[in-house]
Amino acid sequence: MKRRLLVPAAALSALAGLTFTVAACGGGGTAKPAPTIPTGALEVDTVAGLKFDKSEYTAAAGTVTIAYLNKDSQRHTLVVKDAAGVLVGDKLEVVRNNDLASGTYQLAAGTYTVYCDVPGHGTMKATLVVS
Ligand SMILES: [Cu+2]
Repeated sequence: MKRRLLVPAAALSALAGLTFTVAACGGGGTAKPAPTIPTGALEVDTVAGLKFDKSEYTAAAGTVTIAYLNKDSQRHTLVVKDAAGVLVGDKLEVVRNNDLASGTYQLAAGTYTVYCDVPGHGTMKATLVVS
């Protein structure tokens, strides 16, 4: 009798745990909490109106981590090109509000362009000065 009761009880608590997990990350329409920017990363934010938060960013030459945070509510990408127009490193993509994408780039001193390559987002362009 005791044994037969233990199994459904365990199954029930597993189900309860599952329901809780789904509720915690589902949340239809509920805003995602702001993610934590990695220490030492160069933060680039998207803002409403198809813009980055700054027109110019600066970084020290060497390994540069870019943390791309979507403060807008649509999909954006971040592409890094050097002065010769050559693509550097990986393209980052953020889809929803508060999405964070990070990439690591090996950057020598120079001036780079960062931009979003989503069609129609030509205003999302900034300069990255590495020294
Ligand atoms: Cu964009």
